[in-house]
Amino acid sequence: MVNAYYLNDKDQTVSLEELAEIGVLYWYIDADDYEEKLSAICKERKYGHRSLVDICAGRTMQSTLDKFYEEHLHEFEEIRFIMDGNAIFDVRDKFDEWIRIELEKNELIVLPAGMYHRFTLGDSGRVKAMRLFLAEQPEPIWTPENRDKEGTESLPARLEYAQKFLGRESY
Ligand code: KMT
Ligand code: NI
Repeated sequence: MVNAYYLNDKDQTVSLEELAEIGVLYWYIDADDYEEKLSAICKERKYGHRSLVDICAGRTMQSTLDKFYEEHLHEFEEIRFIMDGNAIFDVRDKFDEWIRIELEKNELIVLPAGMYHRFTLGDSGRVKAMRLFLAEQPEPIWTPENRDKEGTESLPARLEYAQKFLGRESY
């Protein structure tokens, strides 16, 4: 199923259950016939807007790719459905270690609000992905709050995440 492992020890794989413990959700959906399954998830989790992104090494600006790879969080959950190509999301575990999640076509991931992560392209150098946004958002928001920025650690989304999934007030 999901291909996830510790970045500092590739033999130490991470299961969907372990990912769920830190709030990461995952679905496998046929990207060539997704509407029924995706609609059900959107209804259940109250997703509204959808948009497609095509990110490509060499075509997408390097500054954009660099920004995605800086450790950050968002105030809302990050929902990405891989339609083609592949992608890498690194997320922090409870002990602040990197878990690398390698995603391919047909895989949908939800990173909870307030979780530190970063994104980069996979070995194909290209990804076509659908971004989904909570219906409560008046317009799609995916502002990254970088970890090294003053104040990120005390954002409400971070405090809630730390309390709910890390069992502490903040890291
Ligand atoms: C993010 O915030 O990490 C991203 O939007 C990554 C690129 S979307 C495939
Ligand atoms: Ni992000």
